[in-house]
Amino acid sequence: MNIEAKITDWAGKLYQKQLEACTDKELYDVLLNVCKELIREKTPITGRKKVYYISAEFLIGKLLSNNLLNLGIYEEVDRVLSAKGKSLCAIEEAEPEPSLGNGGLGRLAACFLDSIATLGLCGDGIGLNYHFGLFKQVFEDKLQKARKNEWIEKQSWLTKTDVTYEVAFGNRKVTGRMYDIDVIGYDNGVNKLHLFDLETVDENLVKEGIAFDKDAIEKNLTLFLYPDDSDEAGNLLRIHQQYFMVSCAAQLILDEMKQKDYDLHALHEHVVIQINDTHPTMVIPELIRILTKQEGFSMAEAISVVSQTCAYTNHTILAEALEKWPLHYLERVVPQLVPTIKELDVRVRKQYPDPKVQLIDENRRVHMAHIDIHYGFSVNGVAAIHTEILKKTELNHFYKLYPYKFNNKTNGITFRRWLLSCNKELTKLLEETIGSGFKKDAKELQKLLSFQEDSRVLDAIAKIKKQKKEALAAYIAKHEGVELDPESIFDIQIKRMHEYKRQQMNALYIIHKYLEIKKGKKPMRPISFLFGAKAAPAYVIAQDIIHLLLVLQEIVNHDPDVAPFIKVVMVENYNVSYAEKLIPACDVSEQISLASKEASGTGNMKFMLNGAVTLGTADGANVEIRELVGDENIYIFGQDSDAVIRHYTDRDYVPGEYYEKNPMIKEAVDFIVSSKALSVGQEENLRRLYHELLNKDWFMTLLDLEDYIVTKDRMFADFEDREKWKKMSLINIAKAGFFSSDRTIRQYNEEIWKLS
Ligand code: 26V
Repeated sequence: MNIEAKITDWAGKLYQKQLEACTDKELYDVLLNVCKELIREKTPITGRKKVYYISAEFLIGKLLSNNLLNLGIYEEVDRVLSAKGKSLCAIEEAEPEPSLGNGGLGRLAACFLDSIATLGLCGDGIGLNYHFGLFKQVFEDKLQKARKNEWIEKQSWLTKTDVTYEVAFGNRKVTGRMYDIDVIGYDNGVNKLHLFDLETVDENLVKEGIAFDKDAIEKNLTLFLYPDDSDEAGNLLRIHQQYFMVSCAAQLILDEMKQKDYDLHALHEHVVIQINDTHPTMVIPELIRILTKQEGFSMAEAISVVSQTCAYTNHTILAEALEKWPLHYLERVVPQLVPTIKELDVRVRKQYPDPKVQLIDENRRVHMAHIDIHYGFSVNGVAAIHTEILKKTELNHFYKLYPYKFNNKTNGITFRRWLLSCNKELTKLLEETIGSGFKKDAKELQKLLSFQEDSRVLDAIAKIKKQKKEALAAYIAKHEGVELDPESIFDIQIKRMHEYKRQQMNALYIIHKYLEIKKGKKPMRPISFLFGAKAAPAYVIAQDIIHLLLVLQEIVNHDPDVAPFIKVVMVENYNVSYAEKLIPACDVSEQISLASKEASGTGNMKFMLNGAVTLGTADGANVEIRELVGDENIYIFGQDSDAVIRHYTDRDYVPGEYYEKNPMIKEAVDFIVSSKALSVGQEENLRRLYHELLNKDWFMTLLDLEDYIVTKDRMFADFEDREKWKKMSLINIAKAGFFSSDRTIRQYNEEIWKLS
């Protein structure tokens, strides 16, 4: 049956309608079923060794468009629907977006699954089926409020399986059921994303906003991703979630070994488990527990096999994100696992007396990363500079013990979603200019370099950027009620809201510009400052920064002296779908974290691939972007990671000194609590933020502010040299090939997984 017949057939089966009569939502359901049927006809990827990528987050985004693309039928479906007067773009809008992740870590996991399947490697994801995922963000009184994000509908990409496992929390037992989402390789076979769900989950537990009874584990375990962990009940729930995930994972992995008749003693020859940050760490003691208690292994045998099977990826050096669970929490939630953890700790103590490398510290806290490092065979960072920092400082004690375990795998992004799908216009131009080889081999993007003097190609890229800006402006006018001028510079910062990412520094620049315009100094061209970010509900200062941005949005956009020159918009509920609209429309990519703190960043890669120029610090993958494009095609400012690390060691950073010394800084910071700001915003939030900046500023905003302002002004001036800018844009696209997640996954496979 051809595609048109299949679509018509499913419209009849589901809705007894002709295509023309179907709504966009109905057509989405129809296409979902067509995809699922085609996927069933595809071959599952198999192999003698398999990677299991276990992660608390898989930020997969909407799937329709990507699945059509990877199945190779996007264009045909588009043609069929257009002929019936339907728009595939409008149908895509009808798909609910699952929010099974916070940010970079979860999105990376999704990109990796795409690349694993595309390279034909045998590998599945394992995670949790959160019914409401990460909260949906709404703004009320210029403050973030959290609502539940319902995404599971009757017709869904999830397929219920008959695989179930019992999971014990001490004497209390719950049942986990596996749901699968197909992961389709681009022009290749199919892997799975296994999402485990609690059989007894109860959505009705959720009352106001995202509030729910945190103690009712039998009902709440898979309702939300990262529920607020500011209190004890929230922490205990997180431990329940993590153990539930890894217990199901361990049972599935061992079952698959047995189904294939492999000897469990050869686990490491057939299985590699990639532990994505520390959230799945308990899989190590859990496997050891099962092998010793149920499979007749000696402790030494179990440890040896499991240690050769597990590999750990570190995604952050922020102390608060390195999990340390109080032992008494583990004793309450998973008492059966504690003897194994203690045994692992005893073995470490015997071998290594250094207190810094113990699993259980003097305060009886279990350092999850330490379990991964001692009892795994690989430890990787996610960008060159990050891995070096791990080796030299954060994990130096471990590096000295196990230098051979440490390795770098610079992150990457799937070009299927972040170019082919979200920027079809640019994809088409690239195909016409350099052929379509780059779709399979991203390095071929370099061929574009020979067109850097070709005004036809340069103009064509600029024209596409303009179209994308117009499309975004229309979307923002509709959804945020803010009018943006597509002739203005689109300066975009989108990422989790966190002090180390320094959205507050960007806000201070905007204040500085606002004050300059008020004094009569106008920018050469209007500038639109765009933000998108969610803040963790318990992270007070992050909420305050959101508030400040919304206050600035109101002040700036409604001031007739200023609005013609600058506009501010903080988009509501920033998510993957929004990113797909924002990124192709960006001129200036803001990557301004305090050097040393952003492990890699992946947004920076998506932006460059779509022709934006980076304004950033020498942090994370920005460093590698700079090496690739050269200093002339990127704007790097601020103190480098060595200087920052020295400031922390010497404790010599005093924000007040920068404030007192530089009137430009003082003026901008003072504006936060000016009568103007207070007349629009909430005094409590603004004063708290002001105080934080002036008296603490842990992430050193004021340290880099002056250089940021100077560099950003220079960058905006360069934008006026249109020929220069267009060339920079082209070079950024041409050099982005290195950041394909296909390259990253090839390296994981060659150096860690060794699947084939
Ligand atoms: C941290 C927090 C802290 C506040 C409460 C909510 C919450 C949830 C998750 C996390 C861990 C986030 C870890 C993470 O996303 N790391 C990012 O990983 C990316 C992929 O490697 C990397 O590009 C980013 O630099 C890194 O921040």
